[in-house]
Amino acid sequence: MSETLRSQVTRRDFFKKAVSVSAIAATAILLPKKASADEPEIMHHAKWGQKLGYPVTYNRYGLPSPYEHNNLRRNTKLLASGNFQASIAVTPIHESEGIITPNGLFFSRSHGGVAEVDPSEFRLMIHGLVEKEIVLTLDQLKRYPSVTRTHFIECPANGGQEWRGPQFNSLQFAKGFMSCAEWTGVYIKTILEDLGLKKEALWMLAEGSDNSEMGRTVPVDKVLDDAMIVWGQNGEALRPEQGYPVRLLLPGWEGNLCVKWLKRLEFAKEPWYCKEETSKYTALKPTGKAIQHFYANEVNSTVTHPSPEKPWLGLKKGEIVEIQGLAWSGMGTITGVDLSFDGGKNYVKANLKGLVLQKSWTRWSYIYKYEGKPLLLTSRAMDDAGYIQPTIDQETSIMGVESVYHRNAVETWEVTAEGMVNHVQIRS
Ligand SMILES: Nc1nc2c(c(=O)[nH]1)N[C@H]1C(S)=C(S)[C@@H](COP(=O)(O)O)O[C@H]1N2
Ligand SMILES: [Mo]
Repeated sequence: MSETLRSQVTRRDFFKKAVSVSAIAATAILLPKKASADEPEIMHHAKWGQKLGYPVTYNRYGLPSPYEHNNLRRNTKLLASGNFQASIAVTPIHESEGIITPNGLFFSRSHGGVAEVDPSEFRLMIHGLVEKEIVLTLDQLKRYPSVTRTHFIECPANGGQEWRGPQFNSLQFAKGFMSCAEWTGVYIKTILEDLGLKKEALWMLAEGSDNSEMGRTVPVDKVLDDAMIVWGQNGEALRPEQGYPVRLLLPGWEGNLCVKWLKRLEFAKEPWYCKEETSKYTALKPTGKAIQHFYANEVNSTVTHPSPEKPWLGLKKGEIVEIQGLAWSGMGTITGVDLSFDGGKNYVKANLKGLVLQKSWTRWSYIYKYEGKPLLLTSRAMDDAGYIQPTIDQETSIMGVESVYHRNAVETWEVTAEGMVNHVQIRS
């Protein structure tokens, strides 16, 4: 089966394919051997220790272990045109550790392919309703005082194929339209202190230099709050897929607004009503009317361990296992995550792990004694803006099922008695 076919389990053949997907996952997982004190690898030199390893200078840009060959971004045919030039490659969040996505695995959504920008030819123009209009080179831009912040970016279409129920028996395809990184750049408010923003300026247009010339308008309040122009991603220059050399970052707001390969910011009195804020990236309601100017990705969460890709194979009744997941909110900081074993009827409190940062992925965990019985794992996050994830019925009663964007109702993952994991929908 081809990679795309294997991964794209449509709802029609959901039950049929679930079996083969599981079989594939099973072959990829090594069951631990029974450990004993006379293990040859421990008592003697293991086979990889009997000769010198490869030179430390071998990989000038280091690569993951070849055994991690399955930890890859994957293309979805959805949204794809051209030869996957306009497409999306989704992050393997079932493999994620902590809250940072390595740069090579950061999800990548491009409407016109990945532009290859020569940084020496890069220019950024800032104009319109400012006292002083400027055109900056990359070096000039980087002379502004910088900040480093950890934030997720999520395409508002994350999970958006599933308004009518699960389409993918895969965590990566169902929820991988997002990633989280440590970004370095400059707050736009810092630049505006220098240029002077005119009082009449209420909106900012951001425009990309790629083939799609992505343009989106942003309310000035957000610009003056925490909007950034970023050039650093997890300790190195932004990757081409993320908009090298610079992109706009609007922490917590929909990924589409975070214009990559940025070339122009223009301030004005009115929004532009660009293609991507009229025909797309609006939320269609059952009344036939659509919500415009809908920007923040609301509080959301998912289970990441176990997953359809990494089930609980070989786990025995009575053994201890860590259930893990991610929670995030574009409106603030995660304050708690609840976990249900019966599809959302009863909940217990999960623990937040590691750093709990604003508008960032937050890792949560629950230590569980495996009963060897089927489970319906549902997670439900809440944030300090006072929101909690809705049930599917609460969300669809307001939004219907025709929308694409901003789906944040709770998700359920069925664990079978054998430890296999399936994506299911529990209505409540
Ligand atoms: N210039 C430009 N900016 C863009 C896009 C694009 O195609 N061109 N895609 C947008 C969309 S739809 C999303 S979800 C995010 C994805 O960011 P990423 O590719 O870094 O994950 O970038 C946004 N910025
Ligand atoms: Mo997107």
